[in-house]
Amino acid sequence: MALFSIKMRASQKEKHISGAEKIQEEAKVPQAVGMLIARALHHSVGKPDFINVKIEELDDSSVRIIPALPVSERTAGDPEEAFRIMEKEMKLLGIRHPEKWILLLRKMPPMRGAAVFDIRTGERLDPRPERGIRVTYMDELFSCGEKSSKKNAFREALVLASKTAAAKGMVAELCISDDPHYVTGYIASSQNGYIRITPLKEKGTAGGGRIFLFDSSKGKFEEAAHFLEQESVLIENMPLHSETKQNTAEQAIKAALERKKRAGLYRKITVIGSPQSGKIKIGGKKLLLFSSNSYLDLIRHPLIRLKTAAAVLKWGSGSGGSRLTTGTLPLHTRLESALSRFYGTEDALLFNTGYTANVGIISSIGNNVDIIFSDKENHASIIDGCRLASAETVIYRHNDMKDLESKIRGSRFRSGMIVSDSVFSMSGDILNLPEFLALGKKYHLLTMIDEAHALGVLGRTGHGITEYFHSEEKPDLIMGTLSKSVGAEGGFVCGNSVLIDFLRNHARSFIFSTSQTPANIAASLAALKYIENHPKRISRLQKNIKFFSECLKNNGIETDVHSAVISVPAGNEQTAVEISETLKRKGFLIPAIRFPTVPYGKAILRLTLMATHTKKEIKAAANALAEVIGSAGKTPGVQESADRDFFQE
Ligand code: WAQ
Ligand code: MG
Repeated sequence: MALFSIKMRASQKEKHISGAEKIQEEAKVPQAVGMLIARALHHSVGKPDFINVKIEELDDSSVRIIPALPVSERTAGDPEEAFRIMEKEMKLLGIRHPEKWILLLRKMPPMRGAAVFDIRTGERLDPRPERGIRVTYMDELFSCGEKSSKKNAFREALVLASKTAAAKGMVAELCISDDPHYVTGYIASSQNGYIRITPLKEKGTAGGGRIFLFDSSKGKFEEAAHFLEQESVLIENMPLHSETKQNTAEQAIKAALERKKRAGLYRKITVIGSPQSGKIKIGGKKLLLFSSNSYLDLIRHPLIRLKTAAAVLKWGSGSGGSRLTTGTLPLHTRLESALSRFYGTEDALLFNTGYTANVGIISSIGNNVDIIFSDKENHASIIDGCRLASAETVIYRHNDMKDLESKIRGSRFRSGMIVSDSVFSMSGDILNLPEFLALGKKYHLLTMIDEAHALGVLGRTGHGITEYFHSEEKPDLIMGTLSKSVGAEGGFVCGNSVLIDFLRNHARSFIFSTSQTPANIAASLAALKYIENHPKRISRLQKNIKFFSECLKNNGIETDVHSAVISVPAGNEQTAVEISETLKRKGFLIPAIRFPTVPYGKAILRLTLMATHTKKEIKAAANALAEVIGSAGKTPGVQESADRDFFQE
């Protein structure tokens, strides 16, 4: 599923009538083209005798999603008063002699683009003054929910202004419409948002224009111009169609929810009415579960349950404190020893969840090194850890060690780390560990992997990615979870004693959380022991993975299978939800995974296997999947249904 840029220009006797553009996923291109043509044909300026539509496929990995600037409004009695408001706003941005710039704006000759000035020298920067810089390749994210093909000057201006404000070095944009009847203009900046000012001219007067004020000491003009004219952006968090601003918190929150619904991305919680296993019940209906992270199906295991119950009887319901105060029981240290033995490291540290482990580890290390290199498809918890760190984060192409090396070479740093999932949570891809480790060594970077979906899955005895690659070398930090194969809850990290000691003293999510409950620790200990003693369970899972892969191939479904996580492309958001719902009616729970978990327009079905799935069940799932996907593909333009949700009961 690709994204396309669609641009329309309409003219009459070579005189420009209207122009507009959209960015849409493939399936919605016809609809968008129709809307743009309708717009050209019904323009108040006149009937066009020439309409040009240009459709280009975009490299969707390069499409940036940028939030809309916050909007506020000012109203004046007349244009003179309105320009004084604009002047004041410019002063707030530290712009000197605002009246000079306003004079320039009011005298702009007709141009297709905007004039760019260096705010310090007053020099005109755009190379073709008769044309200016034309901001393009932009749209609202999810704009195709629009009902009307009419131009909405405000929304289009907000998209343009939000993109423009994101250009490095941009200080402010000033704008007056060249539509004689449109008297609202604005000043926009990343600092103070989009400020609409009415009226910036008398109704019926010609003239209008755009000026970009640029600070060459803060950014390179050529780079900003390239971004504005060539790079694609989608603007998220646009105001709803019915309103322009959200002044109160309540309005803003309601609007955010409403936007989710309209975009078909609203999520609901499903209650599963039976213990997690390959067979579950939802609202009395029996389903086969092909999307659990409990890969070894240990959650219901009698022995593990008994040990858990015994721990609760002995130690009670909770731990009563954080690990560094009163919350450490012998259970905690025993589990840490068991984990460091499991991975063959000097020490280990527990966290409450995998999420808080990544956030705590990466932020604390990232506050002490200069740079973090992170895979494009790393889990959200890794991303959030990077966000909290003071180090610069550099994202490299998914599992692309060449790109990683060139990004390492292109960066300046003294110290840094590389972090990657072992098994990627959505695609199921496996990290190229040998090259990853080699790069860490070559450039003296700390290496960290996330074993969430690898522990109990990869390697002959389930010891994860290092066993899978028969690697002599180990990453410096091996982070993992107790919630997937282990079947309990929690995160952990294994490493040498210095690193673990550092984390024990710096990782805030460790320091400031009440430690895990006795039940959780006992379950984890019992499950880990079970995994160590029952390699057969792991080979059963691996056989199931192989068998499922064959079944998919036999059914003509093309997807690479590497791990217990199998990603099947399912088209756009709505199609994916439809497929998932149909599968549910047929008795299989396989949820659709949508933006923002996966890229916009590239929804997937995320299937997972368990050691206890039977061949019959696996075959049935593959057949059902092939049947449903096959028929979804044959229904062109699956009807859009914004509020539908895949987990509705
Ligand atoms: N990139 C750069 N400059 C542009 C572009 C573009 N894509 N399109 C137009 N301009 C310049 C050009 O010099 C025009 O003369 C000038 O901007 C004004 O263009 O909150 O409709 O298309 O309600 O008339 C403001 C909405 C609407 C305010 C602005 O601009 C609000 C508008 P117009
Ligand atoms: Mg115009």
